[in-house]
Amino acid sequence: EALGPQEYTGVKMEVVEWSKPAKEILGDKLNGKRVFLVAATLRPETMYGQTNCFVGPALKYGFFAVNDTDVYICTYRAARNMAFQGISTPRGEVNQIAEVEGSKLVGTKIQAPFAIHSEVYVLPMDNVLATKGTGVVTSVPSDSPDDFATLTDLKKKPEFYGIDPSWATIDPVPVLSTPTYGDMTAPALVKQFKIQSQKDIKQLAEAKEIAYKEGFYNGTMLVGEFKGESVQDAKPKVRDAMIAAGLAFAYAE
Ligand code: A2H
Repeated sequence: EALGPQEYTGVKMEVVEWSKPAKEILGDKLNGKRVFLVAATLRPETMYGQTNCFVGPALKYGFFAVNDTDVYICTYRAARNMAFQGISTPRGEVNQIAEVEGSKLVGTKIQAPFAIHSEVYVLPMDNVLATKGTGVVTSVPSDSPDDFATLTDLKKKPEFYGIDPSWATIDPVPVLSTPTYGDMTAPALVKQFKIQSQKDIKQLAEAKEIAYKEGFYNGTMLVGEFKGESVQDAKPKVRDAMIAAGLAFAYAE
Protein backbone atom coordinates (compact mmCIF):
# COMPACT_ATOMS: atom_id res chain seq x y z
CA GLU A 1 0.00 0.00 0.00
CA ALA A 2 1.13 3.53 -0.72
CA LEU A 3 2.63 5.43 2.19
CA GLY A 4 1.77 8.94 1.08
CA PRO A 5 -1.76 10.16 0.45
CA GLN A 6 -3.66 8.25 -2.23
CA GLU A 7 -4.94 10.52 -5.02
CA TYR A 8 -8.35 9.31 -6.14
CA THR A 9 -10.77 10.67 -8.69
CA GLY A 10 -14.23 11.12 -7.18
CA VAL A 11 -16.66 10.22 -9.97
CA LYS A 12 -20.14 11.77 -9.68
CA MET A 13 -22.90 9.44 -10.83
CA GLU A 14 -26.28 11.16 -10.75
CA VAL A 15 -29.28 9.16 -9.63
CA VAL A 16 -31.76 8.69 -12.46
CA GLU A 17 -34.23 6.39 -10.72
CA TRP A 18 -34.34 5.13 -7.13
CA SER A 19 -34.67 1.50 -6.15
CA LYS A 20 -38.03 0.74 -4.52
CA PRO A 21 -36.64 0.44 -0.95
CA ALA A 22 -34.62 3.65 -1.27
CA LYS A 23 -37.66 5.53 -2.59
CA GLU A 24 -39.71 4.41 0.42
CA ILE A 25 -37.05 5.39 2.94
CA LEU A 26 -36.23 8.73 1.36
CA GLY A 27 -39.78 9.97 0.83
CA ASP A 28 -39.55 13.71 0.15
CA LYS A 29 -36.30 14.30 2.06
CA LEU A 30 -34.46 15.24 -1.12
CA ASN A 31 -36.96 17.74 -2.52
CA GLY A 32 -35.55 18.98 -5.80
CA LYS A 33 -31.90 18.30 -5.01
CA ARG A 34 -29.56 16.57 -7.44
CA VAL A 35 -28.25 13.37 -5.88
CA PHE A 36 -25.01 11.63 -6.88
CA LEU A 37 -23.36 8.42 -5.83
CA VAL A 38 -19.66 9.27 -5.60
CA ALA A 39 -17.13 6.56 -6.42
CA ALA A 40 -13.40 6.76 -5.69
CA THR A 41 -11.22 5.36 -8.47
CA LEU A 42 -7.51 5.16 -9.29
CA ARG A 43 -8.30 4.43 -12.95
CA PRO A 44 -10.37 7.34 -14.31
CA GLU A 45 -9.32 6.43 -17.87
CA THR A 46 -11.31 3.20 -17.62
CA MET A 47 -14.65 4.92 -16.94
CA TYR A 48 -15.65 4.38 -20.59
CA GLY A 49 -16.13 0.73 -19.66
CA GLN A 50 -18.31 1.10 -16.61
CA THR A 51 -21.07 -1.53 -16.59
CA ASN A 52 -22.53 -0.90 -13.10
CA CYS A 53 -21.48 0.46 -9.75
CA PHE A 54 -20.94 -1.42 -6.49
CA VAL A 55 -21.87 -0.74 -2.89
CA GLY A 56 -21.28 -2.88 0.18
CA PRO A 57 -24.75 -4.26 1.05
CA ALA A 58 -24.09 -4.15 4.81
CA LEU A 59 -22.37 -0.74 4.85
CA LYS A 60 -24.11 2.46 5.91
CA TYR A 61 -24.24 5.27 3.38
CA GLY A 62 -24.95 8.85 4.25
CA PHE A 63 -26.65 11.47 2.09
CA PHE A 64 -24.61 14.64 2.41
CA ALA A 65 -25.75 18.09 1.29
CA VAL A 66 -22.43 19.38 -0.08
CA ASN A 67 -23.81 22.77 -1.17
CA ASP A 68 -27.23 24.37 -1.86
CA THR A 69 -28.08 22.12 -4.77
CA ASP A 70 -26.19 18.83 -4.60
CA VAL A 71 -26.28 15.75 -2.37
CA TYR A 72 -23.49 13.16 -2.39
CA ILE A 73 -23.94 9.54 -1.27
CA CYS A 74 -20.85 8.00 0.35
CA THR A 75 -19.58 6.86 3.74
CA TYR A 76 -19.56 9.36 6.60
CA ARG A 77 -15.80 8.94 6.78
CA ALA A 78 -15.40 10.10 3.16
CA ALA A 79 -17.82 13.01 3.62
CA ARG A 80 -15.76 14.19 6.57
CA ASN A 81 -12.56 14.05 4.51
CA MET A 82 -14.29 15.94 1.70
CA ALA A 83 -15.31 18.70 4.11
CA PHE A 84 -11.62 19.43 4.67
CA GLN A 85 -10.69 19.31 0.98
CA GLY A 86 -12.89 22.11 -0.32
CA ILE A 87 -15.31 19.62 -1.86
CA SER A 88 -18.23 20.64 0.37
CA THR A 89 -19.13 23.88 2.14
CA PRO A 90 -18.90 25.25 4.77
CA ARG A 91 -15.39 23.98 5.40
CA GLY A 92 -15.11 21.26 8.06
CA GLU A 93 -18.87 20.81 8.39
CA VAL A 94 -20.72 17.63 7.47
CA ASN A 95 -24.41 18.04 6.69
CA GLN A 96 -26.00 14.59 6.66
CA ILE A 97 -29.67 14.53 5.66
CA ALA A 98 -30.31 10.78 5.49
CA GLU A 99 -28.71 7.39 6.00
CA VAL A 100 -29.41 4.20 4.04
CA GLU A 101 -27.97 0.69 4.13
CA GLY A 102 -26.15 -0.29 0.93
CA SER A 103 -28.57 -3.15 0.27
CA LYS A 104 -31.39 -0.61 -0.10
CA LEU A 105 -29.49 1.30 -2.79
CA VAL A 106 -29.13 -1.83 -4.94
CA GLY A 107 -31.28 -1.48 -8.07
CA THR A 108 -30.96 2.30 -8.23
CA LYS A 109 -30.25 3.53 -11.75
CA ILE A 110 -27.44 6.05 -12.17
CA GLN A 111 -25.68 8.00 -14.90
CA ALA A 112 -22.18 6.71 -15.71
CA PRO A 113 -19.96 9.65 -16.75
CA PHE A 114 -18.12 9.09 -20.07
CA ALA A 115 -19.29 5.47 -20.22
CA ILE A 116 -20.38 3.77 -23.42
CA HIS A 117 -23.40 2.52 -21.45
CA SER A 118 -24.57 5.87 -20.13
CA GLU A 119 -27.00 4.51 -17.52
CA VAL A 120 -26.16 1.59 -15.21
CA TYR A 121 -27.39 -0.02 -11.98
CA VAL A 122 -26.11 -0.11 -8.42
CA LEU A 123 -25.21 -3.71 -7.46
CA PRO A 124 -23.86 -5.41 -4.30
CA MET A 125 -20.20 -6.41 -3.74
CA ASP A 126 -19.15 -8.26 -0.58
CA ASN A 127 -15.58 -6.95 -0.55
CA VAL A 128 -16.24 -3.22 -0.45
CA LEU A 129 -14.23 -1.78 2.42
CA ALA A 130 -15.77 0.89 4.65
CA THR A 131 -12.26 2.19 5.33
CA LYS A 132 -11.24 3.01 1.76
CA GLY A 133 -12.35 5.69 -0.67
CA THR A 134 -16.05 6.57 -0.57
CA GLY A 135 -17.42 3.03 -0.13
CA VAL A 136 -18.78 3.28 -3.67
CA VAL A 137 -16.87 1.49 -6.45
CA THR A 138 -17.28 1.99 -10.20
CA SER A 139 -17.36 -1.39 -11.91
CA VAL A 140 -15.12 -1.88 -14.93
CA PRO A 141 -15.07 -5.65 -15.50
CA SER A 142 -12.77 -5.43 -18.55
CA ASP A 143 -9.89 -4.16 -16.42
CA SER A 144 -10.63 -4.93 -12.77
CA PRO A 145 -10.53 -8.62 -11.74
CA ASP A 146 -12.57 -7.85 -8.60
CA ASP A 147 -15.28 -6.20 -10.68
CA PHE A 148 -15.33 -9.03 -13.23
CA ALA A 149 -15.46 -11.79 -10.60
CA THR A 150 -18.26 -10.03 -8.72
CA LEU A 151 -20.33 -9.25 -11.81
CA THR A 152 -19.95 -12.89 -12.91
CA ASP A 153 -21.23 -14.04 -9.48
CA LEU A 154 -24.25 -11.76 -9.82
CA LYS A 155 -25.03 -12.97 -13.34
CA LYS A 156 -24.78 -16.62 -12.22
CA LYS A 157 -26.85 -16.29 -9.04
CA PRO A 158 -29.05 -13.18 -9.17
CA GLU A 159 -31.56 -14.64 -6.72
CA PHE A 160 -28.92 -15.51 -4.15
CA TYR A 161 -27.61 -11.95 -4.31
CA GLY A 162 -31.10 -10.46 -4.21
CA ILE A 163 -30.95 -8.67 -7.54
CA ASP A 164 -33.19 -8.50 -10.58
CA PRO A 165 -31.29 -10.29 -13.41
CA SER A 166 -31.99 -7.34 -15.72
CA TRP A 167 -29.69 -5.15 -13.59
CA ALA A 168 -26.61 -7.22 -14.46
CA THR A 169 -26.93 -7.80 -18.19
CA ILE A 170 -24.19 -5.52 -19.52
CA ASP A 171 -21.07 -7.37 -20.66
CA PRO A 172 -17.53 -6.07 -20.18
CA VAL A 173 -16.67 -3.30 -22.65
CA PRO A 174 -13.19 -3.13 -24.24
CA VAL A 175 -11.46 0.06 -23.04
CA LEU A 176 -7.75 -0.52 -23.53
CA SER A 177 -5.48 -3.10 -25.05
CA THR A 178 -2.38 -4.68 -23.51
CA PRO A 179 0.23 -6.76 -25.40
CA THR A 180 -0.12 -9.76 -23.07
CA TYR A 181 -3.86 -9.87 -22.38
CA GLY A 182 -5.53 -8.08 -25.27
CA ASP A 183 -8.64 -5.97 -24.66
CA MET A 184 -10.10 -8.07 -21.82
CA THR A 185 -7.31 -8.01 -19.27
CA ALA A 186 -9.42 -8.80 -16.19
CA PRO A 187 -11.40 -11.73 -17.65
CA ALA A 188 -8.12 -13.20 -18.99
CA LEU A 189 -6.49 -12.98 -15.55
CA VAL A 190 -9.54 -14.36 -13.76
CA LYS A 191 -9.32 -17.38 -16.05
CA GLN A 192 -5.54 -17.72 -15.72
CA PHE A 193 -5.72 -17.66 -11.90
CA LYS A 194 -8.77 -19.98 -11.91
CA ILE A 195 -10.77 -17.49 -9.87
CA GLN A 196 -14.24 -18.91 -9.17
CA SER A 197 -15.89 -16.02 -7.36
CA GLN A 198 -15.41 -12.77 -5.45
CA LYS A 199 -14.57 -14.94 -2.43
CA ASP A 200 -11.17 -15.93 -3.93
CA ILE A 201 -9.56 -12.95 -2.23
CA LYS A 202 -5.93 -14.13 -2.43
CA GLN A 203 -5.88 -14.87 -6.15
CA LEU A 204 -7.87 -11.70 -6.80
CA ALA A 205 -5.23 -9.62 -5.04
CA GLU A 206 -2.53 -11.09 -7.31
CA ALA A 207 -4.61 -10.68 -10.45
CA LYS A 208 -5.42 -7.07 -9.49
CA GLU A 209 -1.71 -6.23 -9.12
CA ILE A 210 -0.89 -7.64 -12.57
CA ALA A 211 -3.94 -6.03 -14.23
CA TYR A 212 -3.01 -2.66 -12.80
CA LYS A 213 0.65 -2.78 -13.86
CA GLU A 214 -0.08 -4.24 -17.29
CA GLY A 215 -2.83 -1.72 -18.05
CA PHE A 216 -1.03 1.32 -16.73
CA TYR A 217 2.47 0.69 -18.16
CA ASN A 218 1.67 -1.21 -21.38
CA GLY A 219 -1.92 -0.28 -22.20
CA THR A 220 -3.20 1.68 -25.21
CA MET A 221 -6.62 3.36 -25.22
CA LEU A 222 -9.17 1.79 -27.57
CA VAL A 223 -12.01 4.26 -27.02
CA GLY A 224 -12.81 7.85 -26.14
CA GLU A 225 -11.19 11.20 -26.82
CA PHE A 226 -7.66 9.83 -26.31
CA LYS A 227 -8.04 6.66 -28.35
CA GLY A 228 -4.62 5.44 -29.60
CA GLU A 229 -2.69 7.12 -26.78
CA SER A 230 -0.89 5.25 -24.04
CA VAL A 231 -2.84 4.73 -20.83
CA GLN A 232 -0.15 6.62 -18.93
CA ASP A 233 -0.69 9.70 -21.12
CA ALA A 234 -4.46 9.37 -21.27
CA LYS A 235 -5.09 8.93 -17.54
CA PRO A 236 -4.51 12.56 -16.44
CA LYS A 237 -6.24 13.85 -19.59
CA VAL A 238 -9.40 11.83 -19.01
CA ARG A 239 -9.37 12.89 -15.38
CA ASP A 240 -9.01 16.58 -16.29
CA ALA A 241 -11.77 16.33 -18.90
CA MET A 242 -14.10 14.71 -16.40
CA ILE A 243 -13.37 17.37 -13.79
CA ALA A 244 -13.81 20.18 -16.37
CA ALA A 245 -17.21 18.71 -17.28
CA GLY A 246 -18.27 18.86 -13.61
CA LEU A 247 -18.53 15.07 -13.47
CA ALA A 248 -15.61 14.42 -11.12
CA PHE A 249 -13.30 15.97 -8.53
CA ALA A 250 -9.96 15.27 -6.88
CA TYR A 251 -10.23 13.36 -3.61
CA ALA A 252 -7.30 12.28 -1.43
CA GLU A 253 -6.92 10.25 1.75
B1 A2H B 1 -10.44 1.01 -9.09
P1 A2H B 1 -6.37 1.10 -3.46
CL1 A2H B 1 -10.56 -0.68 -13.85
N1 A2H B 1 -13.41 -1.14 -1.24
O1 A2H B 1 -11.37 1.71 -9.98
C1 A2H B 1 -12.86 -1.93 -2.17
N2 A2H B 1 -12.35 -1.46 -3.34
C2 A2H B 1 -12.39 -0.15 -3.55
C3 A2H B 1 -12.97 0.75 -2.63
C4 A2H B 1 -13.49 0.20 -1.43
N3 A2H B 1 -14.05 0.97 -0.48
N4 A2H B 1 -12.89 1.99 -3.12
C5 A2H B 1 -12.30 1.89 -4.31
N5 A2H B 1 -11.99 0.61 -4.60
C6 A2H B 1 -11.34 0.03 -5.79
C7 A2H B 1 -11.47 1.04 -11.28
C8 A2H B 1 -10.31 0.10 -11.29
C9 A2H B 1 -9.70 0.05 -10.04
C10 A2H B 1 -9.81 -0.67 -12.33
C11 A2H B 1 -8.71 -1.47 -12.12
C12 A2H B 1 -8.10 -1.50 -10.87
C13 A2H B 1 -8.59 -0.73 -9.82
C14 A2H B 1 -12.80 0.36 -11.45
N6 A2H B 1 -13.18 -0.44 -10.34
O2 A2H B 1 -8.02 -0.71 -8.60
O3 A2H B 1 -6.41 0.04 -2.42
C15 A2H B 1 -11.39 0.96 -6.97
O4 A2H B 1 -11.25 0.22 -8.18
C16 A2H B 1 -6.83 -1.48 -8.40
C17 A2H B 1 -5.82 -0.71 -7.59
O5 A2H B 1 -6.64 2.48 -2.94
C18 A2H B 1 -10.11 1.79 -6.89
O6 A2H B 1 -9.70 1.93 -8.27
O7 A2H B 1 -5.13 0.97 -4.27
C19 A2H B 1 -9.18 0.90 -6.11
O8 A2H B 1 -9.97 -0.14 -5.49
C20 A2H B 1 -8.42 1.63 -5.02
O9 A2H B 1 -7.59 0.69 -4.42
